[in-house]
Amino acid sequence: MADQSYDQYREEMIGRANVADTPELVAYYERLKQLGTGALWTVANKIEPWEPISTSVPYLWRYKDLRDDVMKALDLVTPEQAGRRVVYLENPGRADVVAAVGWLYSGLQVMGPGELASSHRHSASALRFIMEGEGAFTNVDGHKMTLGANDFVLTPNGTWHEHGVAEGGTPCIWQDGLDIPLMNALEANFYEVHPDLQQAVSYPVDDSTATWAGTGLRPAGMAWSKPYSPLFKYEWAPTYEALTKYARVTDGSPFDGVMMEYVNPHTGGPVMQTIGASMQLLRPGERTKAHRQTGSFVYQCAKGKGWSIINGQRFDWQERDIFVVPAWMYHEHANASDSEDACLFTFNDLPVMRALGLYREEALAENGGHQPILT
Ligand code: GTQ
Repeated sequence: MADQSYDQYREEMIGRANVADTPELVAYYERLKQLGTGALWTVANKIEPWEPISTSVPYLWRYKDLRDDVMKALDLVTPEQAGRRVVYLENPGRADVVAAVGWLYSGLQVMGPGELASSHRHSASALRFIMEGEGAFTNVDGHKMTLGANDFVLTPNGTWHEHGVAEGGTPCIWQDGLDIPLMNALEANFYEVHPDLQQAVSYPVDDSTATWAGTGLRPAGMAWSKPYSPLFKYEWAPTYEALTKYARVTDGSPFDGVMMEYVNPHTGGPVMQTIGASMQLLRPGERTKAHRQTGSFVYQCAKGKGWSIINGQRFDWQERDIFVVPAWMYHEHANASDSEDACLFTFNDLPVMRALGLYREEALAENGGHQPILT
């Protein structure tokens, strides 16, 4: 291949399986099948593609299309009956594993005033991103937290948790993000119900933020040995303030605008072992360039409106809309407003990619870094 380009080389499939069927081979494959075996060269190009081929499709769920039907679940089932009263988001390419994208699950959970869901724990790591309502709370291993719009909340794997809405609150909807499909793919998913149905509140309410959310400060002498963040709630107001301050002193990323990661304040690493999360701000009129990454991404618009081009398809989004970027698909974002900023929350499986040495990222080289829109 001395004077051949690598693309040409790939096109000619040198070094790849290339065996034509003959009656003798077909009979051979049939015999192998009966032995519980197969000839690798019949599947090699499929199981070892040149690069990741996601079976997920880029997809957008508009909040205004879903809200009424999510609210309707309040009248149809109780939390006791349902365990969790949730409308899940099904990627057309991932219905078999109930994933929103890749190995990530997403759903919209709704609870009414005075309702309480039973306490449980599981191998899946979970998060909530609050969409609307007053009075929601969650209890994670005895740490009760009050929740407001755009707050980001952790329920790390193995922690007992339950959710509810205070008497006198309003119906609350939040996005649940979990790695249930990944846990099932790894065949490592356990689930337990708390013996008391409700666990005790063992610490002062909102102690996790009071202890660990100090900017650049950490509680002196406080030990923490768990493999996830001791800060369970990342509130919207300080998150937005951090982004707007950072925006004053940075150009940001050409692909993501002004982006900050939610981190474990103890380590500076991702919030949980398998799920990472970030918030990005697109300035008025900002349009980013396209890149692609290993890893799957679930976005929720936290503020403003704009659009993203994912694998050549344009998706217009506004507050509370959820959209997904499958692994290794080019994506770029734009703020549709010339006067307001736009914010996108994301959760992803990048900690898994990084831990396994699989993380890769590539900018789109052609066309000034922008994808042609396919119609
Ligand atoms: O609240 O722990 O949407 O276990 C799906 C599975 C939420 C939860 C979901 C769950 C939860």
